[in-house]
Amino acid sequence: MAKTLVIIPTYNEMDNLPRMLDRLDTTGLELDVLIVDDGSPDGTGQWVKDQTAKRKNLHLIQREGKQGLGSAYVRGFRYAIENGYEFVFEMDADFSHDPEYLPQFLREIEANDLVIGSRYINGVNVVNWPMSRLLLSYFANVYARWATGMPIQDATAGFKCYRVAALKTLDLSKIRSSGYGFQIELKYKLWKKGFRIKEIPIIFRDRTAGTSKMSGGIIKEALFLLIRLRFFGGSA
Ligand SMILES: Nc1nc2c(ncn2[C@@H]2O[C@H](COP(=O)(O)OP(=O)(O)OP(=O)(O)O)[C@@H](O)[C@H]2O)c(=O)[nH]1
Ligand SMILES: [Mg+2]
Repeated sequence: MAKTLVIIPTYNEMDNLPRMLDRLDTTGLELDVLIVDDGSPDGTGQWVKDQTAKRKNLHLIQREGKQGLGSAYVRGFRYAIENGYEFVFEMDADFSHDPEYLPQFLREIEANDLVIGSRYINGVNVVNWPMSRLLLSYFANVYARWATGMPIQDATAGFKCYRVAALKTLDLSKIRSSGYGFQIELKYKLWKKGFRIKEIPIIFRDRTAGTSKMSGGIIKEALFLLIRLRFFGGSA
């Protein structure tokens, strides 16, 4: 099987991550897992550190203080490039992204450069989000499609599989956004370069354990990013 890395950024995920790693063990896939932890006060990083002694496929990058999802992924991408991985996944620790879909992603990535787990093809497949959050996400996507012209139904999706060769062509040091903006920015840059992008339908479930890191700052950042992409072509 191609060398594949699942990157999971974590901030206070002790209620989810132990179960998530067990779940990943049951997929029967040969996957390496990289946790990028930002000094979680609940001890997630220390727990992973202890686990690496037992789990050969588990890797850990510990950073000091919460630095945002985007920069955690960029750190993970660099790790994937340096260590010769062919495919890399972005996945949340909180079970919103169901590992059940991993085999499907891996089938589709064979003929693509980016596979996106989409909540918005074949209707709206989000379970347990309050209506306000669903509307925010849905209209953020309508706006993102309009602003960028990308034919992608779920531009803010965070469950994705990349071909590392495609990621390598990006200047990762230029990626600045950290929240939903990060998700849009990467799709946009790969789409602009003409890479093959495929969306597959997934059911997205709201987290049932741990705490949310959603904030007004993340939303504002995404709004300004889209203005930048639309009027300055993403080179800024
Ligand atoms: N390393 C790192 N991980 C983060 C940071 N912010 C969020 N995460 C992790 O990124 C993943 C997605 O974050 P979530 O908090 O689930 O964000 P969300 O899905 O938009 O919102 P909720 O599910 O409502 O919390 C989770 O695994 C988080 O633990 C961060 O600043 N640094
Ligand atoms: Mg979540």
